[in-house]
Amino acid sequence: MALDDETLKQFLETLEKFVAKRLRPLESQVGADDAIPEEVIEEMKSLGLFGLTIPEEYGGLGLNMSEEVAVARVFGHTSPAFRSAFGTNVGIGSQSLVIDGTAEQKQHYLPRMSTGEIIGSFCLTEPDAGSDAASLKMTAVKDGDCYLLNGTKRFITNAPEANLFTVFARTKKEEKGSRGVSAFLVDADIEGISLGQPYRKMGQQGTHVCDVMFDDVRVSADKLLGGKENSGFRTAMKVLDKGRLHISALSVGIAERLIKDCVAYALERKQFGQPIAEFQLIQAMLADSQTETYAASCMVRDTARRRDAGENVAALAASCKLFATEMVGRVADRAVQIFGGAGYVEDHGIERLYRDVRLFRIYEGTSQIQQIVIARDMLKRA
Ligand code: COS
Repeated sequence: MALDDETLKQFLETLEKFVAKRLRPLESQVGADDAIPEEVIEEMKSLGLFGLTIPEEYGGLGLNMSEEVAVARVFGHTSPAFRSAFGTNVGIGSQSLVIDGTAEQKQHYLPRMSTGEIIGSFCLTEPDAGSDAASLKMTAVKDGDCYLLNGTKRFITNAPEANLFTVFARTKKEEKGSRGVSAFLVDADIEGISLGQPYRKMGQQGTHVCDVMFDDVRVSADKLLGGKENSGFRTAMKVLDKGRLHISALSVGIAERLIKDCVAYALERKQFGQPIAEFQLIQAMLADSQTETYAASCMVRDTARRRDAGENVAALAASCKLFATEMVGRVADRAVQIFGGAGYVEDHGIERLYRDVRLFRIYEGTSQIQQIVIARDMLKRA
């Protein structure tokens, strides 16, 4: 444990209060403006949120996986756009560096990522390489003591805000699969990088996603992650294992939030002369949501604990993501049903969360990719 039990408890209580009192009242404004107020971002920085998982020696809090999922769950109690503001620094935007970077690379970037001065972003997906990430086409060609990067990355979360891209590109042209892929640390202000227009999305307003184009971008050889060519794909997979667990914890948090809202509404809303909470068909929906949330919560905590103990949890993290993200989709759907018309209109924020959670079954690996990871592991063990 990076934090002792009492410190962790106090930290989580502080975050619960921040989420309840500061963030929840802003949810509909953030949804309408598609932006998180700058002063909220500053408060997040002071709370240390941008450096949650960055080792203490680089100025972060150095949370282990069990602690990280506890924090992610708390941030599930509000619109996921808030978590996303610091989410790439905690997950996919920093962890390649934390896991496989050289000491110099870590020293150069991580202290400023911890404070939120540098926003990190993860550039894996391409127009023709989504689920089949190993088929990526972006090239990195050695040119003296530099690499020339060319290609397009698609749907890159936080790219409009990013100062640092972890870019996955092919260094071995003749190798079509995962073995020819390397990772590079690319400063966002280098010549030759341009951004597409932010996409208009189904949900998670306040989080911005766009394409990133690299046109003869020259990066020095010391920006090759870990100083090693052709090991970038494995780095990406290790980062995603961790990210999948984080998204699972977030899904648990959102399910808890939705259940709380549903119980409060069902107790207050009267039909046929009594609160709808007294009808067994409503109770059945509440009970199903509660049961599934509890199951996902147990899975997430168990897998996080195993990862902290040094186990390879790739298939377990995939199981968590598959179950927890599908689960929160069902919980959100039942929430709309329990609220009825009031869930379909925007007043209670239920329809917004319903749209927000849809992404969890897609990014950091679709549910179908998680099934493949789980089944391959089963077959390998057999
Ligand atoms: N940890 C470490 N290494 C891993 C790994 C993991 N979790 N998963 C795979 N690898 C390694 C394999 O061991 C293999 O190494 P060798 O070449 O040394 O044998 C290499 O990576 C290739 O693995 P694999 O053969 O399984 O690759 P596939 O092309 O079959 O792809 C899937 C595997 C489909 C699982 C992968 O492409 C994937 O996760 N796709 C989804 C991508 C994604 O989540 N995108 C979201 C974008 S980021 S928001």
